Amino acid sequence: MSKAKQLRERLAKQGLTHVMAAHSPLSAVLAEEAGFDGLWASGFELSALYGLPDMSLVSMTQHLDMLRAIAGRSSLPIVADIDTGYGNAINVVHTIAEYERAGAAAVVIEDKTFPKVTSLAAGGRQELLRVEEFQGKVEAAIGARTDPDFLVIARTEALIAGLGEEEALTRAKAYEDAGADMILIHSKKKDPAEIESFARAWKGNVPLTIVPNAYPELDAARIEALGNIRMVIYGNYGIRAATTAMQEVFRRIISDRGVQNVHKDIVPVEEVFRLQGMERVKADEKLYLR
Ligand code: SPV
Ligand code: MG
Repeated sequence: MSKAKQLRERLAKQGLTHVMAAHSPLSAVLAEEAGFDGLWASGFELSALYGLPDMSLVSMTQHLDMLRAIAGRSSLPIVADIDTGYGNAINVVHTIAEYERAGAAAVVIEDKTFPKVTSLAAGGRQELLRVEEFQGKVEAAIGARTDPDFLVIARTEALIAGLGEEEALTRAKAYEDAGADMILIHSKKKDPAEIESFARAWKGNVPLTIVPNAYPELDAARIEALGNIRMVIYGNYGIRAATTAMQEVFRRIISDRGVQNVHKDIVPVEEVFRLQGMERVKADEKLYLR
C-alpha cells in the first residue's frame, strides 16, 4: 500500500490524525515510537535546524534531501510543507513530481507570494497571491501527481494576513473548487476563537487541517467537537523541545564545569545506539564479516 493510501485510510478512520513535525530522521523515529500517525516535513523546523529564519531561504533540494532521509527511517506517511511550491504553477508541476518521488504522501501548498515570511512572526510581511493564480497552482499540483491517493492540501494564509474570515472562507472554497483534497487554515491568534469560528462557518465538502502553534489550548477534545477538522499538525514542537533540552544541558555543563551532573539526566549512549539501529549492525557483522 502506498504511503498516500495509508494516510487516506487513517484519515477515513474515527478520530483525529495526529501529525508531528520532524526535522531529522532521528526526530521522525522518536515521533513514530511515541505513536503519531504521520510526520510533518516542516519548513520552519528545517530552517531552524540550519539556524535560518523560515523565509524561503532553505532550498527545495535541501528539503528533499531531508525528506528522503526521513522516509528512509520511518514507516509513517509524510506530509511535506512545500511552502509556496517554489515558484509559479509551472514550478509546482516539477515540485510535485520531486516530492512524490522522494516519498511524500501529501503536500501542503500555501497561498503566499514567494519569498514567503514565516506565519507567526509579529508584524511579518504577509502577501497573498490572487485567488485565480493560486487555483492554477492547486490544479497544477493535482494534475502532476501520479498516485491518485497523494494528497494536495491547500493552505490559506488569509487569517494570518489579517484579511478576515470572509476572505479566508472565499479562498478555501475556491481552492476546494480547484481540486484540493483538504484545506489547511492557519491563525496566529493566541485565542483559538478565530480558528473555531472558521471551522464552524466552513461549509465546504473537504475536511480541514490546523497547526495549533499559536493557540495551544485547542486540544484534541475541543478540535474533535468542531467536527470537520480531521488532521492536526504539531508544527514546531520537535525543534522547540530539542532547543529546550540542549539549552538546559549546555548551560549546566558550563556552570557545573563538567558533565558530572548532567549525564544522569540525559539518555545513555546505549539509547542512541538503539535509535541508530546498532543491533542490526551487530547481527550483520556476525553474518557477513569474515
Ligand atoms: C511549519 O512548521 O513550517 C509551518 C507551520 O508551516 S508555522 O511555522 O506555524 O507556519
Ligand atoms: Mg512552513
